[in-house]
Amino acid sequence: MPDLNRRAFLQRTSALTAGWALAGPAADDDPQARAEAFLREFVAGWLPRETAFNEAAWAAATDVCEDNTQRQVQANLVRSHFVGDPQVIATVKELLAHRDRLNDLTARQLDKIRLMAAEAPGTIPEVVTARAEAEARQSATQDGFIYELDGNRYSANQIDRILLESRDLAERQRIWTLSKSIGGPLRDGLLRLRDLRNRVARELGFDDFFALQVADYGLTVTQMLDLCEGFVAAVRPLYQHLHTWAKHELAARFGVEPPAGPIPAHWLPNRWGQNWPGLVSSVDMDAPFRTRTKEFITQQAEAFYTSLGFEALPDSFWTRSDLYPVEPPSTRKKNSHASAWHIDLERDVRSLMSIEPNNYWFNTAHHELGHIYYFLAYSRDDVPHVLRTGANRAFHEGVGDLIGLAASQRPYWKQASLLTPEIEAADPILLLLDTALDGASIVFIPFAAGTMTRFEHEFYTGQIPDDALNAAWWRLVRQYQGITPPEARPETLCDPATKTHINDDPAQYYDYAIGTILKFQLHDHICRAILHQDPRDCSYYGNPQVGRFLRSILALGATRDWNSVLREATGQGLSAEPLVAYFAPLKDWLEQQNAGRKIGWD
Ligand code: X8Z
Ligand code: ZN
Repeated sequence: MPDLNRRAFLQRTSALTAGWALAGPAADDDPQARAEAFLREFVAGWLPRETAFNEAAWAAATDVCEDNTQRQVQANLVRSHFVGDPQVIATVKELLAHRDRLNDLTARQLDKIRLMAAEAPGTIPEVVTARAEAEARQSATQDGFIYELDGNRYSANQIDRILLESRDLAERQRIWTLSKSIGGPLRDGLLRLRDLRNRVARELGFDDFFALQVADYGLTVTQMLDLCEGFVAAVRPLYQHLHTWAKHELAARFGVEPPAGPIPAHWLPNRWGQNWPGLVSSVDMDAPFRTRTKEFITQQAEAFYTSLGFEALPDSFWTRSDLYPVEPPSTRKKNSHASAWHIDLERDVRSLMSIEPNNYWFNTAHHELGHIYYFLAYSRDDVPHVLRTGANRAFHEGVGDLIGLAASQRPYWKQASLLTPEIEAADPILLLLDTALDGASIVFIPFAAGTMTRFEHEFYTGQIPDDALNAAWWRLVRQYQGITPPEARPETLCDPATKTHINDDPAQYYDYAIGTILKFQLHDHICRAILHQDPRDCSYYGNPQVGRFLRSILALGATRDWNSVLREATGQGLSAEPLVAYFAPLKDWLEQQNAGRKIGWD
């Protein structure tokens, strides 16, 4: 059966790729000239298929229904059959064997195409097809899920709001438990996807799917895990102090005794405890947004970028994006997690969000526009389409976060009339505390570099039995984050699958950890070398030099090695030092607050 499938597939792909003019090496072989010819032909075939797939995936994520799921599968297969064509794989392999006779830009493109092909190798068509179907099915199950309790429906925004604000532990636990109800229905699909993703990755010689995703950084899996462990170790002393402080703060808030060990998960203001906003009671970061409209959020974020000299967003961004929660009477279901899309690898850029006027969405809008401005910056003739992506994936995550960090500084809030008298009068150490707890900074690292990265590594390398997903997840949550579930988590549920990236952005969450490290490195450099301002009290707003600096990085896309880009931009390799230094003043303060308390959770 597989052989029959394979033959049918080869016939289909040769029809699709009819016209490949891929001569093998001749006596007067010039690999560079052959590679250029191949790349021209590849891009001509791939780009329209990639665009059609992105359109179909966008439709499926913004309007979940069976038709859109099927169209997404079909578009994915058309694209997959092209990029994973056995002839593409063989040609790229043969050309890369002459790497020393190829120029860097050419070799980089071939490397990228090899990784694209590795996601859908045409040599195992039945697995590629099964994967495309399973991926689309999992996304549809996730995006179409309805949280329902006692006959009431809750949006993700509503769940998050209750976890942020409720002081009633019984209600918190009910809502936390509700937030985990999406995991069970995703469990079997995730296990099936693990196997399909691994089979795909192994076809081109990667150890497993995790290794395939890491390969984009030019690192081995061991190097990536060591890097992440290094980040966790760098923030651990501060994290343990924050953990202890938060546990006591929350216990006082809920009128109960602090537990000796880990923090119960339903105490925390985030479904995964990945950040802890709203704990500093004298600093209400949502206050400035209560009087603002939802439209204000993206407009103000755009204003930050244009003040740095970036262009206004294309009109099509505003007409094609899907920025707000679905309002009744519409019953349309859409993905509730924020994302940014580069549909045609030119100027069709869109964002999917569910914006409400609050600090979370203010920050998230800056994050998403970072992706959008990155897309626009490298969509230029000098950057080949295949390299229209970040210097690495973490750069893509770090840029918008950097602007989010800049947009959370008090001098900017003053300029933007966001400063409430309360925040203006706040002790700077409390603002720093809030930054350490919220967004992507200290509290985030153990989740991103620890729990998520370790779980996915163990999951794809087969170290977790199928009937022990929750056990493995909570072992890691406890080890890295010091958090424990408030109730038993049976294996019929699947708490890791409640995190969207586990389903639809698999084995890549370390991108956010590295992005966080990069964010503080770039911020430190901008403040010291360009603005000559205190990194904790600065404003980039209206500074074209900062804009030029950022554009010089973004406009490169993936045409250069990311290590060199970072070194040339900041004079430093990847380092957690600026992150740790940014929060250094907190240590003394936390030590005083935590005096006499047991630090940590074990
Ligand atoms: O997923 C995101 C972005 C879209 S790329 C909103 N973030 C991570 C998350 O929400 O888990 C941003 C920070 C971490
Ligand atoms: Zn992002």
